[in-house]
Amino acid sequence: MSQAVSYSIRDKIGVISVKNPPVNALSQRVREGILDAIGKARKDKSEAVVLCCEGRTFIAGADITEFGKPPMEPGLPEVLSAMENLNKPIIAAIHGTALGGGFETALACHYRCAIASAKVGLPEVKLGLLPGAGGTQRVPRIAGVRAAFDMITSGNPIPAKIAHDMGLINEIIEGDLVEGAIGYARDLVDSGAPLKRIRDINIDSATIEPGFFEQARKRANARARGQIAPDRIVSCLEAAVELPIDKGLERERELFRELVNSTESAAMRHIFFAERLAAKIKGLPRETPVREIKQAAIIGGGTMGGGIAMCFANAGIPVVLLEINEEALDRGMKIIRKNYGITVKRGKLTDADVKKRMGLITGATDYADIAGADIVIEAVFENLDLKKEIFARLDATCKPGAILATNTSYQDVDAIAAATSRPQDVIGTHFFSPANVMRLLEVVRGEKTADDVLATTMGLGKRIRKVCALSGVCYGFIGNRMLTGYGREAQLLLLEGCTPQQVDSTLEKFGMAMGPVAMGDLAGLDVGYKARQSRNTEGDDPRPYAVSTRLVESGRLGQKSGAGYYKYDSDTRARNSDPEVEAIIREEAEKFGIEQREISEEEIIARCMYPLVNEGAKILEEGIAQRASDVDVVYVFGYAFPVAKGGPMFYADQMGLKNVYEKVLEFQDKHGEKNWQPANLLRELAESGGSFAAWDKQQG
Ligand code: 3H9
Repeated sequence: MSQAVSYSIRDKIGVISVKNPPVNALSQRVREGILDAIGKARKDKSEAVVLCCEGRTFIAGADITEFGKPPMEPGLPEVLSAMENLNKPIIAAIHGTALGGGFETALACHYRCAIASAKVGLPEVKLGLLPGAGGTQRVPRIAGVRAAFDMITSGNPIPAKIAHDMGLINEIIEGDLVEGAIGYARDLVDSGAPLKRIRDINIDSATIEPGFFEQARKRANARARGQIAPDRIVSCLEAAVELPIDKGLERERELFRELVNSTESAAMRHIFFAERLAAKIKGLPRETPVREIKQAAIIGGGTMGGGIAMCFANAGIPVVLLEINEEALDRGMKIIRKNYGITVKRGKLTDADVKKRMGLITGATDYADIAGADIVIEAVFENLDLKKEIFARLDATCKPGAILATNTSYQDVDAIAAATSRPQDVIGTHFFSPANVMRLLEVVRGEKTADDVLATTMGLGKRIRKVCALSGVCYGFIGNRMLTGYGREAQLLLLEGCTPQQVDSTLEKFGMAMGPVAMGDLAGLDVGYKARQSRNTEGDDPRPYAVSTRLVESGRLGQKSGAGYYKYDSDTRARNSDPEVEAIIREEAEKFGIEQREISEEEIIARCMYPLVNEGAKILEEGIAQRASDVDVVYVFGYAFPVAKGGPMFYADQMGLKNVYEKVLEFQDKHGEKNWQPANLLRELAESGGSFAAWDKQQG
């Protein structure tokens, strides 16, 4: 038997135990081991069989690293069929998270028991897949088609108790799981309980209201922003209702195969692993000590500062919000309360949750009140002199060993650190707006940042449920530095004849959650405006800022002032085109002598995407980002780049770097030397037939 699976008999109950750390994924040797054990159990004197797992969780799914490689026998369906057809009761004993193929394994058992803290789910859709081992056929047979639709298209796990209410779990076990499961198996045997095979349940199609699947498909597609998996999931559920189970399983298998071979799923699997890899810092030993973080403080209670304070409160960490006076503090607290109010309205938090979280946020106007904080995050507006002044003050006030972090989006972290006598304690923590929603945290390592400060900040990021990516110091770090070219081209496209709506909707169709013009409105046009004011812009090309500057100077700051490139409905925040803005764009185009023309969607996409790729390559060359996959993580989690496209660098690999490079040269020819200077790395990879993925591997 494979070492990943052991089999023994206890009190006449066969116990199959899986041990494949860290998450007991269903790798080939696990499948083989379970199949062998089932073969033994079929013939031996055991009266029932319990399937359980060692370590922190029940099986968390198929081994994702096996996808995209030649299949290895036995396949999971074969294993599950052997389990389901076992001649004695087989019971899954669940702890941790039974996910994907793991939950499908449990569903092939005759009974399922779980400890109350366990969760079960079918998250395949988050990898661009569908449950390919019976999940789409078995869940609706127990929980009904509607519940199956919600569970499988959302991919969100559900607690064992709810799963119990839905019939997906038969028994909740108190105390030791394996002992409890063996006892449960014994009771089933003693009471002569039947071999309950989910496949034997028939779905009564009369219980499905007419038009259900049509509606379901619409809902799935609306949620999926162009992804194909949710649509295929609906097809499987239709098959579960219309076809006998074996035919339904065949259909599911066929559609699973289509998805597993799709670029969409490859992209989403890439991001799954990239997210986890980004948390690993090259050259930083695992055993690097970390500092204890029990109390945080935020300087500045504006949109960013308030959002960051919420991240801490949401994670149960007390936080002090410091503002310059009571009035500003009140304003900041009000925004936080309002944001929590929206979450309550959406049903995602209760009033009691909010009370608890608000209780963790204390206001202050005196630096003395943050002297004891373990980490202070400065989140005031982008002015280097102001930030230096604040850090000098923090240096004088904060206890030794406190981490002093800046939430700057652009400024030089080393210059800020130099304003203190402890640059080793200074680091950048760049949150994304809205900070309480966006998952990314760009952690910026200064020249002198100590290893333990870096390790602590990365760990803290995980604790406040952020996805962390490391950046070196440069203007705009990874994300905003790349964004410069993306935003610039969007602006030039406006001057060349596109409307804001045309640019945004094209990129939204591509998969961006929000187009670049609307994103400017969301972030606040004054942010960039103030940043431009605080640095020397002499020699800069004025065209990309011309319209934005006009808008800011006429009081249109974006969503927060009700108008920017668009007008916003004060209740729904819906955006509407504004002829006034279109007139401003035309005036500015004329000023620069730019002739307006029809522009294709293809051009809009290439003009906006390829600067990301080209700048991303420069960032890699300079060692600002550790890996191309980290750059992808930054874009997917910080800029809502479509996960189904895998991030800009993965997308470029799919387009072929030779094609991307040639297009960059073409744009350089048409639109100017300076903006389209190809990165050496892009040229080298294009010329050698390489890819960013292969480059990452080579770098180790
Ligand atoms: C599926 O099941 C298809 C079937 O329907 C059909 C089959 C025919 N495979 O996340 P963590 C690694 S699709 C391989 O940091 P946590 C992960 O990369 C699958 N590796 O831990 C990491 O490696 P490293 C459906 C996996 O405690 C390490 O394990 N299932 C897999 O924060 C620790 O992971 C899913 O989509 C895997 N399946 O969270 C579940 N899972 O240490 C995916 C994890 O080298 N997994 N790894 O960086 C998860 O959601 C989380 O890992 C879990 C634990 C919640 C389980």
